[in-house]
Parts: sequence; structure tokens; C-alpha cells
Amino acid sequence: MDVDPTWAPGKRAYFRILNRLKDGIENDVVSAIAEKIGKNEIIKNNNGALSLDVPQTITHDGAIRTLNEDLLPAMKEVGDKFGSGELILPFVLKSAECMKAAVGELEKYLVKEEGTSKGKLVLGTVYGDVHDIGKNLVKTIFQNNGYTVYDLGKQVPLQKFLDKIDEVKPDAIGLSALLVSTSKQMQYFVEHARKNNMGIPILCGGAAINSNYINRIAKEGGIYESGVFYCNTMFEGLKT
Ligand code: B12
Repeated sequence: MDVDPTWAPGKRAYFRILNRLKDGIENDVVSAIAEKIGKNEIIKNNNGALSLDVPQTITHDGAIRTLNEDLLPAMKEVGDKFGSGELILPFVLKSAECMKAAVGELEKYLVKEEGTSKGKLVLGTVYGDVHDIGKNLVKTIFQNNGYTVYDLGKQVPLQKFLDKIDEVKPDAIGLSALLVSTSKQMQYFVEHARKNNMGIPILCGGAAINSNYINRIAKEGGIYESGVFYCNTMFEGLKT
């Protein structure tokens, strides 16, 4: 099974993620971005490695579309296939590696705001949870938009979040959970924040949760004044 070179590059990237064909995914991402903005002529070939030879202000929209239209839907299909028993876990891991390579390339073509920081975000995937692709995207998008991000990584215990919060006094906290079981950690966090009047907004994201869950944990035991927000995508986190 291989990629058909006549397919649109976005479709090729999608296919590679789904079928764990990592080699060449960077070039497909580059071509997909150029194609989405209708500027194939900006593709530069450096001994087989493609790149785009224009400022990020030109490539940004194409990169966001490639992420939303090709890469994220591919990971969703991987998840659905895993959920229905069609894919085994080591295959999911390989697809995740393809996704990481694709996102690593795509990041080069997103606009980055330089200069003073708009605010500080302490970010991590909650305790017991190893899923970090979404969390890493959140980091990139916040950094690119001028925020300072303190990324604590994955499987982060509550205490580690609290220590970092004490140290850097962030403007917001970002929690990611992909498993129903680990989303409980968000509840523990909110309970702690409420009891201790933490006074910092909490942004929650990840496939395991939804707005109902977040509304419930936000209200149970009294309102947390600074707010607990459900973020379906990293862009919603930014808007919040
Ligand atoms: C890749 C993957 C893996 C990889 C993870 C690799 C890695 N480094 O991340 C590996 C193979 C390791 C893995 C392991 C497991 N996985 Co898994 N995995 C997935 C998969 C296919 C994709 C997740 C992903 O990366 N999506 C793409 C990213 C970009 O999306 P995202 O994380 O949702 O993030 C977006 C938004 O949610 C939001 N967001 C996320 N976090 C945050 C945080 C903030 C602050 C903000 C603002 C926004 C935000 O922004 C992102 C971009 O828009 C999902 C399927 C799915 N539908 O999610 C299953 C899935 C999450 N896994 C699942 C399971 C069951 C497991 C395992 C338990 C399997 C096992 N038997 O061992 C283990 C868990 C191990 C553990 N303790 O954590 C289930 C969870 C079921 C459940 N309801 O609890 C899922 C849903 C698959 C399924 N359909 O059954 N998995």
C-alpha cells in the first residue's frame, strides 16, 4: 500500500497518518499548504526536501487549513478505527508519530507574534494520561500568539501544577485529558482551585470531555469565580 502521487497533497498526508507511512509526510504537508493558498510556485526543493520560500503571513492560512482539513480528521479516523477494534494500539502510536512529524513541519509556516508576552499559561496533560499531541498544539498556538507557555508535559500530578503556579503566577491554566478516567483529574483540580481561591481561569480540553462535564465540575460545590472553560479546540482556548 502506498501513496498515490496524483492525489492532492492534503489527501496524501491524511493517508500517511492513517496508514502509518511517515516517510515523506513533511513534503506532503508543505505541498498541501502551498496548494491551499493556490501558490504551488512558492515550493522550493532542496535536494528532495520541500519548503516554502515566503513569509509566514502568506502561508499561515494554508497551514491552519491543512491542520483542520487533513491532519486532525486523519487522527480522528485513527481514533475511530481503534475504538471499533479495527486498529491495534501499536498502529495508533505509529500514526501519532506521523502526526507529530506533520505538525512539526506545519509549525514552521504559522505566524508567530514576537515581542512582549500577552500573558502566562501553565499547561499540561493530567496525571495518568500520556496523550500529548493536542496539548502540544495548544502550546504552539499560544506561543505563536504571544503567550509564554510553561509546558509541564504529560502525566502531570496535581502537585506539580500547583508548584509551577506558585512559581510563575500564570494568567491561566490549561489542562488536557483524553481519557474518561483521567478527566477526573480536572475535577480534582477545580475542587482544589475553588477551596484555595486560586483566582486563575482554568481551560480544559481533550477528547474525553465535553461542555456538560466542564459545566458540572465548574458548579459542583459552588461557583469557581475565575471560571472553568471547555475548549473544544486550541483556538477556543485562545479566544477564552
Ligand atoms: C494518538 C492516540 C494515542 C497515542 C498517544 C500518543 C501521544 N503522544 O499523544 C497512544 C498510542 C500512546 C495512545 C494510548 C492510549 N489510548 Co489513545 N488515542 C489516540 C487518538 C487516536 C488520537 C488522540 C490525538 O492525538 N488526537 C489529535 C489531537 C490534536 O486532538 P486532541 O488531543 O483532542 O486535542 C485537540 C482538542 O481536544 C483541544 N485540546 C486538547 N487538550 C487541550 C487543552 C487545552 C488547555 C485546550 C485549550 C485545548 C485542548 O485542542 C486540540 C486541537 O484542536 C485518540 C482518539 C481520539 N478521538 O481522540 C485515542 C483515545 C484518546 N485513546 C484511547 C485509549 C483507550 C487509549 C489507551 C487507554 C489504550 C490502551 N488500551 O492502552 C492508552 C492510554 C494510555 C494512557 N495512560 O494515557 C481512547 C480513550 C477512550 C476513553 N473515552 O477514555 C481514545 C478516544 C480512542 C478510542 N476511540 O477508543 N493513544
